[in-house]
Amino acid sequence: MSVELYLDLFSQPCRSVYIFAKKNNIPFEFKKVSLFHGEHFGDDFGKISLIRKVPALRDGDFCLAESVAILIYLAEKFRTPDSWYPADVRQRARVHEYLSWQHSAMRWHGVRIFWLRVMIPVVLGVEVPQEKMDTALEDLNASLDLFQDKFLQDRAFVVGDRMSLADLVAIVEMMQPVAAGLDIFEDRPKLSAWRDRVQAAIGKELFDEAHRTIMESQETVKVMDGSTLKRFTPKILRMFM
Ligand SMILES: N[C@@H](CCC(=O)N[C@@H](CS)C(=O)NCC(=O)O)C(=O)O
Repeated sequence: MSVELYLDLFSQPCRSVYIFAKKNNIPFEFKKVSLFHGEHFGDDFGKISLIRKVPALRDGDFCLAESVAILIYLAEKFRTPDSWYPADVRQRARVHEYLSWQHSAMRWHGVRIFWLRVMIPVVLGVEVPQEKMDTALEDLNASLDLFQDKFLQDRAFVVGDRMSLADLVAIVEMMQPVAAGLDIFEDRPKLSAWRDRVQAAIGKELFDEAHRTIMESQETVKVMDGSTLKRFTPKILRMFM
């Protein structure tokens, strides 16, 4: 029985898991969990992950949540090429360093822009005060600066000349504000050259396929039935505003 991956490609961590599995020819069954229909709150998904977030994995009687844990599990179980998750202890530590940092920095700052620019005004119909938007943008820019100055420096990729899990997790998060109409790569030549290398390493076809849902999201949300999401308006506003 192949691995089951519970995914919604609206979600950045789902895209990293999806791209990683596809790129490495890992056999898996795609189990769609629609976040906007609240499927992650259903009984079936509760048996896979009590955290009730995607991505999640089931491999026989073994269930796993958290994208980073899933990526590492797949890398180790399927012995993917060393560059993704290097055996060298210092290179691996660099990958861990980025994966640890990004949760509360790049990921949070990127996703916040998406919610403030797209989901909250369009789907929930709540106006976002300009100062909230300005602060979110400042935070995102600070994370992007840190990514360039600390994690990338003058290297081609985070860990040198080969793409690793760190680059994969970084690019999917950076695409979230891009999908919200904010081109973070404009005026950042070093970052856009890195983005081009990452896209080439993944393969443009797979990259675009994985990002299609999110890149179309500004159109999708206009006709979306937001009733499920609206039930969570207070929680969403508490999180992002
Ligand atoms: N730290 C988790 C984050 C997962 C996560 O936040 N997933 C979001 C989609 S991007 C989700 O499932 N949200 C549903 C909810 O919060 O109700 C990971 O890296 O897997």
